[in-house]
Amino acid sequence: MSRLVVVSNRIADPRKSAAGGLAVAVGQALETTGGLWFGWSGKIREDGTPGEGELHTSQAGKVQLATVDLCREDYDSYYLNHSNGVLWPVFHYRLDLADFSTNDLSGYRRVNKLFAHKLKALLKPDDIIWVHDYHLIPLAAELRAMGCQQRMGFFLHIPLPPPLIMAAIPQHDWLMRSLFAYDLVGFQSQADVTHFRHYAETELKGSYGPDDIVEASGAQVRAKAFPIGIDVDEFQTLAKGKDALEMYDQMQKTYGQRKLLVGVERLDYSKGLRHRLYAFRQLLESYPENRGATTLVQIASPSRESVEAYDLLRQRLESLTGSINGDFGELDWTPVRYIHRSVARKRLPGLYRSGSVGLVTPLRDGMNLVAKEYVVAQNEKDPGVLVLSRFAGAAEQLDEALQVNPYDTAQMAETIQRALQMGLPERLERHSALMQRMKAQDVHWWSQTYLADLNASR
Ligand code: ADQ
Repeated sequence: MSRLVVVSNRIADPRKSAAGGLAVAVGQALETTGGLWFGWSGKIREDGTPGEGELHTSQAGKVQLATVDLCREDYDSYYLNHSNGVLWPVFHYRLDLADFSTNDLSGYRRVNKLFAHKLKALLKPDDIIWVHDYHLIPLAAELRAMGCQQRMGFFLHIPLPPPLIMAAIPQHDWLMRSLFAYDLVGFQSQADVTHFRHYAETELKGSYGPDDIVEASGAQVRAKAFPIGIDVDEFQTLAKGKDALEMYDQMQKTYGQRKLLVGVERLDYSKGLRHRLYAFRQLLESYPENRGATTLVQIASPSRESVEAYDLLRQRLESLTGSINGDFGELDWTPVRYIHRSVARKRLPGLYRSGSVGLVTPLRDGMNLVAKEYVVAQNEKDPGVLVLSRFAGAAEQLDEALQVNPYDTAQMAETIQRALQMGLPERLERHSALMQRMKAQDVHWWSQTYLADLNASR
């Protein structure tokens, strides 16, 4: 049987729990099959040379881990400036937040070449290689240029925007053409696949046909949606664990009879946190019965703090939270509890379960695993209601959530009110339909379907 080789920017010991959608999902896929996980070590060498880095290998159960250090210049240009300063905002439709001034494409290319060079030395002829996410789009093209013939697949965890937005990225055509070096390109949603096909048609003068084949400049690739899921069994087991139960009890004690709205994410501008706070303020204004009776608990863990846009967002959120609490708060009621920290994974289900409403309202999101975790953590006899942005990839699958447009503050406030008021029969019906889909398309289904397709892709 072929060995599975996974490549992603950050890697983690699959036996330990990790925060971050990609690490959790990929770790679970690799733990099942065994194989090699290759990526950046997380170490920055201040005195290193651009395009060079030491390789480290270790064994974690069935999985071999291989990592490369980056020098400061490579880290800044590849990771901070190009991946997170240009690709992340543009792929999330935020041209206003992209910083094109650094022009660090050469650093991005250099690190992809470095990874390809180091990885090639570890490869066996019949390996199957699965590359993840926007940091590593050109990796297969670099490997092919070095003569690698293995089967290679790519999965994009974030959304793919329409062609005219992509076109803002310097040398976007080079970037998108490099996807054709893979045998299979996977996206989170059908909308992303459509954007890829349109890009090939309009920008590369290509075409698409049967069997998910997209063609451009004489090259072909298969492009399909594989919506990522969570490990439902694992999360249900966590929900029954001591830590989750403790967390739930603690929330009950602290908030008494008040209804809770719960939001959990990395502090990122794609997650729509400001818009959520606007809607909560509107809820308190339009439906005053919620004053003193409803609390928003918002956990936003620190993320990419050395990227300027994230620092600004943090300041704005703190000031918005302060103004809502100042305008509406009482001596015995704080409307918004905003916590700028992460919560241990074992405790998370208890937090989700304490929320009568789960607020997952990104402005744009590849999938959004928090939405799925919230549903799975609920008490199936008395479940909470998921309020979900129509701009999360998960919206294509999760029809039974209450879907909102996060830009429409009044509509979001009205929908939150509807969720707070929803009777048990409707909550049960929606929850059971969501659970069925979640179980059928969990993380194991995701990786198995993807890998079976990749195996069949030549
Ligand atoms: P993320 O942007 O990281 O992932 P998401 O899919 O919600 O977003 O995954 C976040 C994961 O981290 C979840 O498992 C969640 O429990 C955990 N997490 C988030 N905030 C936390 C906090 N404050 N404390 C503790 N744990 C926290 C990217 C894409 C998504 C895509 C995933 C997987 O942006 O669209 O769904 O990859 O493909």
